[in-house]
Amino acid sequence: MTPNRMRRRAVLGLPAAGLAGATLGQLGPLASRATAGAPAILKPLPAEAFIDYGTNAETRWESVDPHRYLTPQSRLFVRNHTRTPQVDAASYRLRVHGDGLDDAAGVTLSLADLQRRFRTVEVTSVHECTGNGRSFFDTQQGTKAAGTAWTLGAVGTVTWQGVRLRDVLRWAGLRPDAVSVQGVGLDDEYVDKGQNLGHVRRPFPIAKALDDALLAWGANGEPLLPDHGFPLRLVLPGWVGIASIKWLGELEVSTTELTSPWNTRWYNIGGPLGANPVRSAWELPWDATIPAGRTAVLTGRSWSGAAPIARVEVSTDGGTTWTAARLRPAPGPRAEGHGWTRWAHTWHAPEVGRHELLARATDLHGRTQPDVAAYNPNGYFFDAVVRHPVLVS
Ligand SMILES: Nc1nc2c(c(=O)[nH]1)N[C@H]1C(S)=C(S)[C@@H](COP(=O)(O)O)O[C@H]1N2
Ligand SMILES: [Mo]
Repeated sequence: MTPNRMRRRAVLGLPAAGLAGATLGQLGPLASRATAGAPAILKPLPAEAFIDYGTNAETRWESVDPHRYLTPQSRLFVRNHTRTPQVDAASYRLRVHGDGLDDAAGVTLSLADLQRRFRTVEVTSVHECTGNGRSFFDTQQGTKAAGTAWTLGAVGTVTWQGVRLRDVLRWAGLRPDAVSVQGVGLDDEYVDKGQNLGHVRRPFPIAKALDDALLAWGANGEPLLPDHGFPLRLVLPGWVGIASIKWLGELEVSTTELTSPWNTRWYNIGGPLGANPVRSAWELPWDATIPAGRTAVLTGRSWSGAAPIARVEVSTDGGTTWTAARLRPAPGPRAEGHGWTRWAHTWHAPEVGRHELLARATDLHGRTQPDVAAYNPNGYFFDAVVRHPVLVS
């Protein structure tokens, strides 16, 4: 029996005999398998808000509302390895198993079990793809990297509703010698250059599981949209987006280090990637036109996967002179841990012509944005100060 068939049986909670003669495809939690030609992303992707890459979609920074701290799900970037599955919440089950539990066979939980049995928490965190900014390896540094050519819009900030992973793991009988936890998605198996690598999955250290990892069913007070992991996803605040497995079908808890292609072949630069670096973006279109002869109030945001933002410096003359941007306080203590920071800069009497706007943030751990990002073939962690072109006319 393939792991896939085993998993389907487990989520259904049916004994092996219950499947005899049944068609698996009609029974699983995937209410409707994607048919050929079905879109990879199900939510609308209005052109003014998104750059559509097919299986991925990037938020346009000029569409971000400066008055709104959180990113609505309808405006949040999407990164799918295959396509968004439609999972039936009523028959959905999360299976937690592995030799890191007292009983390796583990437990099976419905969404209602999770919601009733454990304390609900809310956590605000930046949600960002590891490859955010990748296109600038090419356009700003002249060293093109493989992968989706994101500009800076593979990021958002969300208040998640869910339960602490640690509460669920302890309830499930977590052993003290467990070291690794791996989430497995219910989306289609991922085929890379003809090789089937199985379901999207990525292990992470038990320390993160016991710290702030979440099992989330809500975003900004609403159920997750199908594209963002309905009915349940992992959220590892501050960490690379791939760590937050969507459509979570399975959690394996292990007393030995787990690996998957998503922490060895990808999302790895001399070691599996964890916390995201520091980045900044202006809430402007690329090549924005700014009216001459007026004072312009420019806004943007900065964020870090490791700590809150301490300061942001901006330059409107291509990096010759720098001034401190005005930071706006986060809207309440909830956002202070892993949320982003909004800022503004007043540009007095900009001169007619082409200019480059730069923003450089530093977080409370002293991590700052370099002038040049370290090249790596998959184009992860572009954290250099981006040179944003504008025309004053
Ligand atoms: N099951 C599953 N989980 C996944 C992915 C995926 O393709 N399948 N993509 C990952 C990546 S690379 C990122 S950046 C985030 C994107 O989450 P979003 O689409 O909700 O913004 O989900 C992660 N979790
Ligand atoms: Mo990602």
